Amino acid sequence: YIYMCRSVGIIGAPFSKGQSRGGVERGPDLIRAAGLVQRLQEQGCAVKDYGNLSLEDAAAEEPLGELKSVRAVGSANRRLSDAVQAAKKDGHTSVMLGGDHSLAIGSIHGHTTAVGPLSVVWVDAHADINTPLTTYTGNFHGQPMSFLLHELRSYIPPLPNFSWVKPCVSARDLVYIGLRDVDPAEHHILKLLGVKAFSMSEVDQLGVARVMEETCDYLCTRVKKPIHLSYDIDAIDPSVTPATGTPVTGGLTYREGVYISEYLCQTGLLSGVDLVEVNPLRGQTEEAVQSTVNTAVSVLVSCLGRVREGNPVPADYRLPEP
Ligand code: 6HN
Ligand code: MN
Ligand code: MN
Ligand code: MN
Repeated sequence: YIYMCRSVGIIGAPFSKGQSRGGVERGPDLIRAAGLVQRLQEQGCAVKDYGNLSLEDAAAEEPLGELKSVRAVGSANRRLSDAVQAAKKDGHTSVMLGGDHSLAIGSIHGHTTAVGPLSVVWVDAHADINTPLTTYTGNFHGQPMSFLLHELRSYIPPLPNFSWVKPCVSARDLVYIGLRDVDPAEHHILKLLGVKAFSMSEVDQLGVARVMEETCDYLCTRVKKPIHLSYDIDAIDPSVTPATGTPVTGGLTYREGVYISEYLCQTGLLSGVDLVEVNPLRGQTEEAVQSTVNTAVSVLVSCLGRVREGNPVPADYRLPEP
């Protein structure tokens, strides 16, 4: 058991315009207020908090057809991509606190621009792989993966403030865990591209331990690429994490949710993490909000070395003698 020192770069992305429910822009400050930085330092991480990006543009925007806040989503993600690139160039594991899941566009784009080809593990009740032409809500948090996949390039129309986005992930380097609310067009895309997906049905059938083994076997059969984990808090069951914009019953338990993080951490390949969709205004009570936020913190500290058996002390630790 070695005492590991990880360096972590935290980027707050208080952005909500990838969907229509206010409050999710408060996620970064709430997750910090729940003690994320202190918890990481206590477990031996060197933490640099880059603070919050300023992302919410003042001007309200007319929808473009069905698509809501196109320009705001494009420009917020461009800024986020630059911030993630800077954090990676400083040598950190990047941790992006959302904000809604449209932010995965900038986070993954910036990560891969800095380090090269990635494996992506997408933990979510939803596949977030609608294209701008298949979406029926017009919300960009239901579309980020479609902008990132090479294989969907020809299905993405040009959009204002999106010209910088270049597809950068291959379908065979993507794994979903936790799916239980997939739109018909999304299901079609997943089958068309042969994307590896462990829905809640597979989690029930195989158990989370086998799901994680198979996930890593699948991603590591070729070269071992750095892993980007994009974690939507709505992957976990709403009885545990109710304060989120699109809760879906029948989700991961707290323990399964944390196990996924622990497992990916111990591969040594985890290089960037998103934690998105914590929305305090969607919680019915203060306890509902706290349960959601505390679970988000647990997921993150587990990504960064926390183990439930207890963490080892630094090499120079001496047991106190009376
Ligand atoms: N999320 N499939 C729905 C849509 O609007 O396209 C729901 C998306 C949810 C997105 O939870 O990040
Ligand atoms: Mn999502
Ligand atoms: Mn979701
Ligand atoms: Mn670990």
